[in-house]
Amino acid sequence: MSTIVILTGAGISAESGIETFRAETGLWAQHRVEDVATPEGFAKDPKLVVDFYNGRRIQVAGAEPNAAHKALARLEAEHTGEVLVVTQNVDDLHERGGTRNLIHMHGALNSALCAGCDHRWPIAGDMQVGQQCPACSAPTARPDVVWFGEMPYEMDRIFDVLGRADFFAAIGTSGNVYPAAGFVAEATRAGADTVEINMAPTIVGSEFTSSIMGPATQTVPAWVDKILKSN
Ligand code: BV8
Repeated sequence: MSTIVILTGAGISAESGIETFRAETGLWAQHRVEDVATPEGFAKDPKLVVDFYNGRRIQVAGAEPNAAHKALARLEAEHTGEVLVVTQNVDDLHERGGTRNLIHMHGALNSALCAGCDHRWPIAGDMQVGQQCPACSAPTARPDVVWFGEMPYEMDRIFDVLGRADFFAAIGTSGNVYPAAGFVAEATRAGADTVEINMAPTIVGSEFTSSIMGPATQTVPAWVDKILKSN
């Protein structure tokens, strides 16, 4: 019964029409990271940040999970051992594609967080600056996403599963952001077989046992077939 851990990044949602971060026309080409993905940026201009995430929430609402998301759900359903998807993405395409055992380590667009009392609640439409928290009534709603300098979610659980992984795959992530980019080293220490699935080798590509290049909607279903055949 092998344990499989899969880290996903913006590239797995690219073919669903969701912009990645570091492509020439990507999200970070349109906004300075420090302005929209840091607590300091939110404190300085909360409207800019709230509008940035409102725009992405609308984009995701109009998108559909693609064959790569669905293939990971099939792997979870048919693999005899544990399959954990750890996503850096804040879209809900993994859930809508059928994945259940999932960690949003950088948070989620469809969740709001109270900066005052840590209460979380679902949000589908636009967030307003100074929106009231339904629990403490303070005007302290913020996007429930992990900004640079903030601690990603469920790190203990992630490292626990990485410590007993037999297979680790990184799909559609550039390996620029830590601690996610360090997961391959953790999996390697656990003796896992590691594969990087991307359009091109990344800056951490050399740390993987193997790589599969090509668009995720083609490479991920083929990789899942291979894993399930070896079950
Ligand atoms: C932390 C928010 C520790 C949500 C994001 C100073 C202080 C504190 C920390 C640091 C510091 N200096 C550096 C750090 C660490 C920092 C970091 O790593 N900085 C980098 C830039 C050097 N990390 C952090 O701050 C993290 N927290 O370290 O806390 C700590 C310790 C103690 C106390 C407090 C804290 C927090 C990191 C999270 C930041 N939030 N997003 C949102 O807006 O979405 S990061 C952002 O980048 C997204 O979450 C995104 O998911 C993530 C990674 O990007 P990728 O997903 O990889 O996307 P990218 O566009 O880069 O790449 C896409 C890939 O897909 C490409 O490779 C492309 O080839 C491929 N692709 C494209 N199309 C396809 C495809 N592949 C296949 N098929 C296709 N069709």
